[in-house]
Amino acid sequence: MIKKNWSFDTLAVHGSEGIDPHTGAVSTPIYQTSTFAFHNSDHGEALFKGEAEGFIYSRISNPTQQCLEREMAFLEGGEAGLAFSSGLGAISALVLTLCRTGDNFVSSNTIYGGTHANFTHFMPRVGIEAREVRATHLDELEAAIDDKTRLIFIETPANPNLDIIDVAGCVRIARKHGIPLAVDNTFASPALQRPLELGAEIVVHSATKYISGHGDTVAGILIGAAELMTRIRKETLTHVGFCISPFNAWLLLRGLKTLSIRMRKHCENAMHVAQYLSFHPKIEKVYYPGLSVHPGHDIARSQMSDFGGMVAFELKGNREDAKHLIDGLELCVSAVSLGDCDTLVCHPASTTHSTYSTEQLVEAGISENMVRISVGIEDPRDICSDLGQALKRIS
Ligand code: 3LM
Repeated sequence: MIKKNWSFDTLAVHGSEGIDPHTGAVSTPIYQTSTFAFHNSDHGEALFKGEAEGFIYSRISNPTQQCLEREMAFLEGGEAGLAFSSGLGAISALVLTLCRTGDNFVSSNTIYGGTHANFTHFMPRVGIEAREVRATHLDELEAAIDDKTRLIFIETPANPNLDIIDVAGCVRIARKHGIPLAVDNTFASPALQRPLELGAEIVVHSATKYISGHGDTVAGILIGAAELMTRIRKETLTHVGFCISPFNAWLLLRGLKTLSIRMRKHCENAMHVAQYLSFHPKIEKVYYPGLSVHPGHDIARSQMSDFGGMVAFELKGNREDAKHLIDGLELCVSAVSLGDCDTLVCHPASTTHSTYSTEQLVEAGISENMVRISVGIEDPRDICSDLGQALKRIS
C-alpha cells in the first residue's frame, strides 16, 4: 500500500510494490523468466488483443521490470514509466515513436556525446532531423521550431559542462507550440529535480548512473503520461526489442533504496571539490552550478533542491595537460560514466564527447582543456588531496 503523503526519502525505500503478494518476499523478486503461461488459449488471445491484464513475454513486460517502472514513475511524479536496456535505447525509442521520416526535433546542443551522435549521425539515416541549439538562449530554441517539429529535448544539468537550462522557460515555449518537452534528468536524478512537476511531458534517464549508483549495470528509463508510455511500449520497445533484463531491473530497484542518501553525499562532496578547485592556482575555471559565479546558479536554485555530484574544470594548460593530469590520479578512477560510488574522471573532448567536431565542441562550450569529475562518496579530503597531487605534477 503506497501512502501518497510519504516524503521522497520514504518513497525511494518503500515506493515499489516491495512485499511480493504471492510469497511475502520483502526484496522484489527477480522474475527470471522469458515467458508466462496463459490460463487457456482464449486468455492468450485476449492478452495479445490488450483485452486482459497480464504478462506474455519478457521483451514486452515482466513483473520485476514493471515494479521498477512504477517506482520510477512515483519518484518522478509521473503516471507511468518504461524501462530499457540503456539510456540511449530509451532516447531512441522516444524519438522514433514521436517522429516520422521528414519530421524534426529540437535539442539542446550540449548533451552527452552518444546522444549527440544518435541525433546527428543515426537519426538522419531514417530521415529525422535533429536541430541542436544553445538552449540556454530560449530565443534560439524557439526560432528552431517549425510545423514539422515533434519534440523538444533538453539535458539539464548538461553533460559535460553543467550548463543549466530553464525548464519552466522551455515548458512555456513547448506549450505555445503544442510540442512535448523531454528532459534528460540523468545528472540530477529525481532526488534533486523533477521536471514533470515543472511542466515537462517526459523525463529521460540513463539509469546506468545515479539510479543504479554502483556502476554495475547499463539501463534507461522514460517517465510520462500512461498513454504515451503505452504507445512507446507497443509501437517501438516491443518491435525494436531494447528491453531491460529482469536482473538489471532488480539492480536498479536496489539502487533506488539508497538514492536519497547517496545524492546527499554526492552533492556535499561535489561542493567541497568545486570550492577546493576554485582556489587552485593551476585551474582556469570551475563549472559547478552550486557556485554563485556559475551563470545558471539562480535557475539551478529555483528548479533543483541541490546541485548534484558532477563538477567540470578547465586547467591553465592545453588538451595534453588535461590528459596528463588524469594519468597522475591515484584514487580517482580514469573512466567514463558517472553516478558511481567511486570518483570517476574523464577528458570529455577525447572520450565522451569525441563524437563532436572541433567547431561543435566550441559551440557547445566544451573546451579541449576541460576535465569532468563524477564526484563519488569517498571522504572529500581524499578526493581533493588526490587531485592536488596530480595537479602538482603538471608544469
Ligand atoms: C558518460 N553518459 O560518461 P547509456 N544521457 C546522459 C548520459 O550521460 C548518458 C546517456 C544519456 C556517459 C556514458 S560514455 C561511453 C559513457 C546525460 C551516458 C546514455 O545508454 O545508459 O549509456 O546512457 O557521460
